[in-house]
Amino acid sequence: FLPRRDDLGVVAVGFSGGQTKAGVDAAPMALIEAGIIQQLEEDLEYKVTYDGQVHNFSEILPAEDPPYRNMKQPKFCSAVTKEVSEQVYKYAKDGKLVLTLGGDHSIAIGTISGTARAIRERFSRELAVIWVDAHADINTPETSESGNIHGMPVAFLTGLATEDRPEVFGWLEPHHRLSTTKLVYIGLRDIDKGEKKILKEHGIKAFSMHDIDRHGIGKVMDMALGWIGRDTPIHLSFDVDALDPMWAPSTGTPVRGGLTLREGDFIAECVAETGSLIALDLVEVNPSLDELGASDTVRAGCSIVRCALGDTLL
Ligand code: HAR
Ligand code: MN
Ligand code: MN
Ligand code: MN
Repeated sequence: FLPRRDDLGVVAVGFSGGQTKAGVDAAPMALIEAGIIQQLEEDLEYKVTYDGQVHNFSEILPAEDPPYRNMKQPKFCSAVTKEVSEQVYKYAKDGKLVLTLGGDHSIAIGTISGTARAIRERFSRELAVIWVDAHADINTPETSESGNIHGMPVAFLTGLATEDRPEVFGWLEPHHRLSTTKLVYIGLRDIDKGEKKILKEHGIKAFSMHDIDRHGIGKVMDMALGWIGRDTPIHLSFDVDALDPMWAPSTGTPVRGGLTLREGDFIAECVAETGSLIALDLVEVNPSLDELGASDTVRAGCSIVRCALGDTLL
């Protein structure tokens, strides 16, 4: 099932509608200006396909978009993630490794549904997802206290949340979905009550910061990759807020007590070593928050991307 290691499709999604703080839409440009694409082309020798645009999807902004089932901006989020899903699907179907630069984490509804579908069609295989985050992002519209869709993507992707209306994620079909048994979390430390219940009831594999403290990141990665199994296509969805705010302060919902810079890079390096990575998301960088720390946050993001895509220390 492996993508050609040298062929990379890049999608830049300047979308902030899955939460309420402005600025996360500027992240793709900040990452690109910091040289991420150039680094992948020159240092890691990827053949990069990129349309040269940061998509903000203003052309599909609905005229009105009132809350529905407690979700904020439901139609816009649904329409944007559907577009992203198609683009990621096309790249993955084409045999490319796919890098998506977000944007808030709601865009993973698009990226993961796109790869899940492509992997099914191309190889009759099921996708595994490694979700690196301070948060579980597995609220259903009903369990969410905020109504922010960036706290819900995993619920929609696993089918724990469903909806009939096509304009509000009803476009998600079984072939877009991910099995809860093929999902592994790393870095969790701020989980809502309803989310804890969901994780328990469905026996979802999760390595919290407590597990990392107990076993060390090396052992945790062995266990996480062991759970997924060899030769399973992996989609890595990396929320920069998994890192401690000391290293990545410019993000919408920072939570102290997180991963070090090296632990973040190490996770990415271990995934790269499997040779099974088929897609990577980097999300929730918000350069307009904690502006003094913005360049550090962007640098941390670029480093994670390079590590996941095969950069090594030696
Ligand atoms: N759990 C909270 C909610 O549902 C906070 C979610 C924050 N999510 C992100 N992405 N920043 O991980 O609103
Ligand atoms: Mn997240
Ligand atoms: Mn998060
Ligand atoms: Mn919380």
